[in-house]
Amino acid sequence: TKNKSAVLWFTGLSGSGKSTLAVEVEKKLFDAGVLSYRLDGDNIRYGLNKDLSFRPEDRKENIRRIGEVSKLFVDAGILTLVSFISPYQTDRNMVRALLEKDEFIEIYVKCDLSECEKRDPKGLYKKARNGEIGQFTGIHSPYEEPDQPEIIVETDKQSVNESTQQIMKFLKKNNYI
Ligand code: GGZ
Repeated sequence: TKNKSAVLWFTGLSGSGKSTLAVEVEKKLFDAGVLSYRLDGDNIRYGLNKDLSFRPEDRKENIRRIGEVSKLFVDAGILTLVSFISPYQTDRNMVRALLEKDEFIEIYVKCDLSECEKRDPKGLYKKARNGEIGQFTGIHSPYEEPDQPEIIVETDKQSVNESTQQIMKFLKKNNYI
């Protein structure tokens, strides 16, 4: 059975490379003729979830809604790429439980906080350090590492290309594409 739809759930710190990798994988899927769609902060946090903040309860609700939306996309037969920090293991497990066993692929985008902070693409770590932003993940708010992710990419050790290939290999090996 080829072309099983599923959720590729990218989790990791701000600046770890979740969105970058999701975009790269999306390009490869497009080239392979696989129907896919990407959910991220730009189309969710500014729309459906614009009423939510970064308090723990709101992050939980953020992930719950994203999980439900992902399930709809999977039901529509679409390989769905999802990139949110999703810092809590229990919330990620809640999404996993919404889906069939092989429909949830948790990808831990692993990167040292120090490296994320050095990259600081939007200057948010700097703002978090000097108190302009509160509840920032990794600074004043926790990030719980995944217990048993299907895939771990280490973006402070591998190139974007290597990580992308690793994910594509997994999808091929397990007959998603
Ligand atoms: C974490 C924050 C915060 C706080 C704004 N904590 O690197 P970015 O900018 O583009 O991605 C981060 C994004 C995180 O939103 P998520 O919906 O992925 O978070 S969660 O899954 O925890 O609900 C960051 C920006 O929003 N941002 N304030 N306090 N990230």
